[in-house]
Amino acid sequence: MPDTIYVINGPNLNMLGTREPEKYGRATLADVEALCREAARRHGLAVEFRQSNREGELVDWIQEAAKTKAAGIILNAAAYTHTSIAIPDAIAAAQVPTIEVHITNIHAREEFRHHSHVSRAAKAVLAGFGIDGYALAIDGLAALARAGRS
Ligand code: CA2
Repeated sequence: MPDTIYVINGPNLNMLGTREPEKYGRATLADVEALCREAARRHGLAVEFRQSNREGELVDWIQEAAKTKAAGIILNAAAYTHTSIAIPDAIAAAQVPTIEVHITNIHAREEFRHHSHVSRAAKAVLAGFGIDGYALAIDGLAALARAGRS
């Protein structure tokens, strides 16, 4: 069975491609899923792709990734990035290499987006590459695993 990576998306990302295209682009979450599946396939990885508007559900899925011994997590926690303590606590407990992804460069946006609680528990952070950041994060996870650094 191929190793699995969890791609977990937080609140409002189900709206991708329908509003604010100047910020988030025109691709939909289904397009992001297709991109992730293609990137993972190139590395022989399977994908569990999820989105929720509820913080607790994101925590449940991080715990599930740990329980099922996932090879990694790609996480765009969206606005919970800036507010949640439960999510980084779950990542720290999971001991699954987690790459934090943001479509936009959060450091070039409003002050309140500059701080990420998730970053303290993440292995690496990617921001500002648009949805390509998801594929880059999958490449990064695979590179870490190859180098035995995950
Ligand atoms: O840049 C990112 O990926 C963010 O995680 C996106 C979050 C934002 O709160 C973070 O600061 C940065 C917002 C996701 C909302 O996505 C929408 C997409 C289209 C229309 C409306 C919302």
